[in-house]
Amino acid sequence: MAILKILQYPDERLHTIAAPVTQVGDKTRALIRDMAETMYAAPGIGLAATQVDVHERIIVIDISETHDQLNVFINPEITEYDGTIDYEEGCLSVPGIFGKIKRAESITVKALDTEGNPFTLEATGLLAVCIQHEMDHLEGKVFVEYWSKFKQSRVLAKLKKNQRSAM
Ligand code: GNR
Ligand code: NI
Repeated sequence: MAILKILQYPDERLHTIAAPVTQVGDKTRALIRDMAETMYAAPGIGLAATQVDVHERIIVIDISETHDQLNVFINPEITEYDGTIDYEEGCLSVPGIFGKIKRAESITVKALDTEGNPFTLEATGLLAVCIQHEMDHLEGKVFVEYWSKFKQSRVLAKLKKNQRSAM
């Protein structure tokens, strides 16, 4: 197992569109274990492969406080959206920045599990928000990019300032 390096916004590699996984095998399962370890260590409630510079459609999520309810989604697709929720989001690739994003409140998601078997899940609230946040990463989108260019420039300034004080 290994803890992977998480790309930091505004790294251009975060804008890569991830490719579908064509075969779920031991290599994919090893990556998923490393992604889960990286997410738990951060700590975060979700991680997309994009964030560790692997551009394949793989997401791990665990919103439990006990860190024992790992959800893995390979090649996820949202088939239904319902309602709206305005949730305060954060991102491991944009440390120290939090802000509200409008998402669907409930979704139905289809994906493959770690054995390559398809499953369908209905999610609401935080889990639904997190799935949508992670699927954006697979499309090369970071949550702050929903905001105005003006607000994004303030995010960049704050990240630079925080970086300086961390040195
Ligand atoms: O750890 C995370 N917390 C979080 C909080 C609200 C909405 C989304 C998230 S996902 C984030 C981890 C991350 O950056 N995943 O890409
Ligand atoms: Ni994120």
